[in-house]
Amino acid sequence: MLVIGRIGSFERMFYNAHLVFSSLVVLLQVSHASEILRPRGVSISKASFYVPERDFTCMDGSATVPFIYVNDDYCDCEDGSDEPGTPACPNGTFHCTNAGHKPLNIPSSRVNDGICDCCDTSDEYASQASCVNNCNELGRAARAEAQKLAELTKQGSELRIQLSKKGKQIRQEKQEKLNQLEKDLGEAERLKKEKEGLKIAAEDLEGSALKQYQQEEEERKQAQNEEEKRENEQEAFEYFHKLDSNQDGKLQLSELQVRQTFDSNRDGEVSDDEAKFLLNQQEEMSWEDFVISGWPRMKPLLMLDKGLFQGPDSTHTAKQEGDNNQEKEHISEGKEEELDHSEDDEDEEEEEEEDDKLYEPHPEEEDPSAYEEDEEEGETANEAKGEVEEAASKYDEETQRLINEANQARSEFEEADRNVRDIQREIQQIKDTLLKDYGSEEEFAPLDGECFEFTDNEYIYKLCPFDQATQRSKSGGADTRLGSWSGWIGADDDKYRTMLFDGGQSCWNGPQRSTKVKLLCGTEHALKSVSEPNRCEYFFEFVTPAVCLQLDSGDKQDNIKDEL
Ligand code: MAN
Repeated sequence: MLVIGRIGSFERMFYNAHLVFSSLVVLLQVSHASEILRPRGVSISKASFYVPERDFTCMDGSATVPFIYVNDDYCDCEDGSDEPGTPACPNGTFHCTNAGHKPLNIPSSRVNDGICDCCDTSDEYASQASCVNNCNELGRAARAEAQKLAELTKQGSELRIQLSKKGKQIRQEKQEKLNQLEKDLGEAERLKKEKEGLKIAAEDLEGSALKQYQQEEEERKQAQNEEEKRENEQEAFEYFHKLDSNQDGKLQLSELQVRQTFDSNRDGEVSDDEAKFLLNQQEEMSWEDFVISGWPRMKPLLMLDKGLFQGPDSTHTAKQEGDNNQEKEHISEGKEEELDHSEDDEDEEEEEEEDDKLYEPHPEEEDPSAYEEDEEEGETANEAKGEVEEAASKYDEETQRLINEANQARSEFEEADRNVRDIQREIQQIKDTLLKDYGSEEEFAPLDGECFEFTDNEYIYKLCPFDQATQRSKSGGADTRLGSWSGWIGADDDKYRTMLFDGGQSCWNGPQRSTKVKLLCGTEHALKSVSEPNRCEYFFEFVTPAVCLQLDSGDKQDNIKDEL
């Protein structure tokens, strides 16, 4: 309770006399304006609290004071309720009746502050402000605006009914499609299982046929290797005996040194080192050692001498050819020298011829590059004929048939498997859609899949409801994601008024971009405005008939309710 002892008794007497007069003025003024007796600044709904015959009790019960203290320009109540018509209380509220327009509540600090807040001028009753009562004009304009809004809401709500109908139909169709797909999935899974069985069976048969084929192939390769080994040994044997000129069953250094072929460095003579290297650092070599270590060292020299080695590329080959030519020239020179100096020159030539004969290339070896080309041509031709024929040439008829059957079974299984996965994906998509909240009457459902754009000075913004919001510079470049559909974030009693898109692209040194979309009633769908109140936090206004039954929150003014 407030202590009513603010002034001395003489002053109080004088003061009370003044208050009685001023309170009566206030009451008279107000009663004249509204025809209901109430102090200035009090709304009709609160008039019953102010009874001149009784003491006034503060609305919060904090004090009871003589009625003449009401609007005496001195704050007695903690809640300011004893001063509805003066600026005395810092937390008081002044009510303007605004006859002809909408009533208004303003903070009592605005009373007599020289600024006209109430269109009926009641807030400036003791100030110098020259306020004009324009409530009738404002009221007319507001009513016209309200009528327009009502008309828009009416048209919009009719469209909303259509949207809702369509939305419900979409949901029903999705549900039916889901039921159908679930049935299809059962059938597709059954077919997949069947195809899998067929594939396993076909692959078993194919596997056995290939196993047999691979075994045969291995045996053939083994036989071929053995034959090659035998031929190699035969070749080695013949060469050994040719080199073993004294027929003692061993090769000596001197027997090699008469062969120009072994002049590895092409200096015109076969040095001890060159010969020794070929005899594995021994003075002489038996047939048994020759096969293992001598022949493998000599054979490349023989082949090189006959020009049977091919370089890995043409440059190399050309160089080698050049080198070979030089070597040949060198060798010829050497030979000439030898002819001059050797007594056995005819024998030498004979030996060279023998070497040549022994190393006579096979017809296909004569020009190995030509042979390779032929092979390449063959391959190209095979490729052109297609894999099937190539395979046909590789496997016997029965094996090929089993391979073809297995291929067919594999591809049928893969198709069945793909079909199952496609159906599962579609089912998941529909389930996700069915889980989305499209409004209490499905009125927002037709917006899913649609996109709306808004262009400002710098960017083109795109809103795809229930999907995402993006931003793209007018000068081009990639879209910046301003958020993905998160859900409805309107007030509890107005949930479907605001959408949230979040988790967008991260802002430089800042949060992930996000977008709030306020929905406004209109007869068309349109993205009406875009702003960025905080960096990387966007605010869109989207007009749609889908909200037309709801009361525009802009119309919800608490200060009107008071007078209703
Ligand atoms: C881009 C746009 C703007 C944003 C800045 C933040 O320029 O996405 O909207 O404010 O990045 O760096």
